[in-house]
Amino acid sequence: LLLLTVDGQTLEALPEETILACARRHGLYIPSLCELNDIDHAPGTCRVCLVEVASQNQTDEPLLAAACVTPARAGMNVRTRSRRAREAQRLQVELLMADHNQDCATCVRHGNCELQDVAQFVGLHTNRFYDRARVMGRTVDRSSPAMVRDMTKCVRCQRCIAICRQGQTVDALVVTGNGLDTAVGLRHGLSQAESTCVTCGQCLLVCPTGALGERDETDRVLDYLFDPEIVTVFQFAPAVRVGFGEEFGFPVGTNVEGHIIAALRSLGADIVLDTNFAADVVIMEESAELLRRLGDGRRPTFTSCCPAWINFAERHYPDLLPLLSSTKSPQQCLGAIAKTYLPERMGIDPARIRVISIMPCVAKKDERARSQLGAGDVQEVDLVLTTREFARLLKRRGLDLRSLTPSTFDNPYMSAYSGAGAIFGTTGGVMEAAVRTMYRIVNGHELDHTEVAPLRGFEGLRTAAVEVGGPIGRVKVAMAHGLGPARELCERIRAGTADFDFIEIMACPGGCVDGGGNLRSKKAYRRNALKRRDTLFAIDRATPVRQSHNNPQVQALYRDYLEQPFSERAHRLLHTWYSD
Ligand code: HC1
Ligand code: SF4
Repeated sequence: LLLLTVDGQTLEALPEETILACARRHGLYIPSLCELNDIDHAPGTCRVCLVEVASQNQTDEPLLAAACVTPARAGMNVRTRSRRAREAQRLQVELLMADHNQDCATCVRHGNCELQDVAQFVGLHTNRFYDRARVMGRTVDRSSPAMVRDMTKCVRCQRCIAICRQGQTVDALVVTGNGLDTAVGLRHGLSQAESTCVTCGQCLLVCPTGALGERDETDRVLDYLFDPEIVTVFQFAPAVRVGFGEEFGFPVGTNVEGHIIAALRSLGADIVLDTNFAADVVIMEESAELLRRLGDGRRPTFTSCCPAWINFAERHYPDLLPLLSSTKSPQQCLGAIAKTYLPERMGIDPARIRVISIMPCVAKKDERARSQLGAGDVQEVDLVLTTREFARLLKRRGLDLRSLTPSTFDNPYMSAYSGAGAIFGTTGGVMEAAVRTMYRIVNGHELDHTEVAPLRGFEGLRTAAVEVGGPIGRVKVAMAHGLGPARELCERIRAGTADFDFIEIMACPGGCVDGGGNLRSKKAYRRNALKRRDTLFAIDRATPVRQSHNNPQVQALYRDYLEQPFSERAHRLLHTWYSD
C-alpha cells in the first residue's frame, strides 16, 4: 500500500499518481490553473499548487513542491494549508495577476473564471506587481468570425495547446517567446483566421480565464429583438436542449426543449423553429445523394453537417473535398427555407426576416459567414449564438430558465421533427438517421428495428456494415468523433487502405452534445456527453415519428414547394460546394 499523509489525513495513492491527483481523488482541493482532469497535459506551468513536503528525516526544512508534478510517495507528509504553503500559493497567484488584464468586472468570464476562484481561495488582496504596459501590449486577435483570442487574459497554462495538439491533432497553437515574454500564439505567427485552426472550440472549453472565447453576438440579437421592422426567426440545435439546462441548475442531460421555447418567447422572438426539422430535410437530400453516388460507383461520401470538420477538410485534406456530401448542414438548410418557403407560406416579406441560431458550436459562426451560403448581403443565417451566449442573453434579460413554464412549438411549417432528426446531436446519429431513410427508399418499407445498434457506441472511430437491401446491398460505414480519429480515417482514405461507402465525421469528441460552444466545466474537459446522448436517444424513442421521411411537415415541404430531393429548387436552396 502506498500511504501518505496530506493535511493530517492518511491517503492511499495509486502507482504513478501525483500528490495533486491523489488529493483530488480523495476530495481534497489544492488550487491549480493548469491541471485539468482528462486532458493529456503535462502541467507544472502555473505553479499555483505549491505545497509543503516534509523531508524524510524530519530535521531539514520542508520543501515547497508543485503538487501536480510531484509523485506521491509512501510515508510522505504533505501540508497544503500551512502558512508557508498558503503564502507561496498566494504569491504565485499575485505574480499571475501582475501579467493579467485587470478588467475583471467587464470580462465575459466574470463570476465564472478559474483565476478569480483561485484568487479568492488563496485570499489575494493585493496586486503589487501589475505591469499595465506589458499586459496591454499583448495580442488581441479578432480576425476570426467565430473566436476571439485575448492574450491580455492568458495565464499560459497551456491547456489549449494540449487539447489542440494531442486531442484534436490540429496543432495550431504553440508557446512563443520566453521568460517574461512567454505567450501562446498561432504557429508561424499567423492570425487565427490565417492559421490552420478549424474553430472547433475545444480550446475554449478548457481555457480557465477569459483569454479564449467566442465572438459575442448577444448585443446584435438584442438589436434585432427590439427592431419592430425585423421578424426574428430562432432555431436551436438538436444538442442544445440536452445541454443548456445545466447552466440553470437542471440535472445533467435534462431535456429543456420546452423551457427554451418559453425563454425565446419571453425574449420576444417572433417565430421559433427547430433545427431538428431541418435535420430531417438534410436526411431527405443526403440519403438520395448517397444512393445516387453509390449507383455511380463514387465512394466514400463524407457527411458535411459539421462545420469544423469542413474547415479541417479544407485546410488539412483539400484533396478529399470532392468526397464531401453537397447537402448543406441543417443550420443552413433551415436558414435557406426560412427565407423562402416560410415567408411565402406566412405572407411575410422575406427582407424583414433575420435567422438566429443557437448552437452548441463555435464553428457554426464561421459557417454562417461563408460566402457560398448566401447571396449578396443576405446570408441564410444572420447570427449564431453559442449555448454559452444564449445563457448570457437570458441573464441579460433577467430570465431564469427554472421559473419559466415549458412551452411547445407552434409553427405549422418548420418545427416538427422525427426521432431521426433528434439524434443528429450525437456521434453516429446522422448515420443512423440516413440509414433509416435509405432503407425505406430502397425497399419501400421501414426497417424492422428502427434503432440500428451497430452504429451506436462511443469509441472515437467505429465501423459497421449495414444491410440496406436492393441493388445496394451492404453499406460499409465509419463514424469518427474528435479530429484525432477523423485524421486517422482521412489518412487511410488518402492511402487507399480504407473501404467505406459512407463516413460520418463530427469534429468535437462526443459530437454536438459536447460541442465547443457548450457550457464550460471547471472540473473536467468532458464530463457530460453520455448523459446528454442518452437523453437524445430517449427523445427519439418517445417521438411518434422516427424517420425523417415520415415527418409530416417535411412531407408538406416537398409536396408544396421542393417537389423532390435534388429538384432544381432543392438543389439551389439545399446544396453547396467547398473549396481549398
Ligand atoms: Fe449539431 Fe447539426 S447536429 S452540426 O452536431 O448537423 O452544432 O446539435 O445543429 O447544422 O441538426 C451542432 C447539434 C447541429 C447542424 C443539426
Ligand atoms: Fe485548436 Fe480547435 Fe482551438 Fe482552433 S479552435 S486552436 S483547432 S482547439
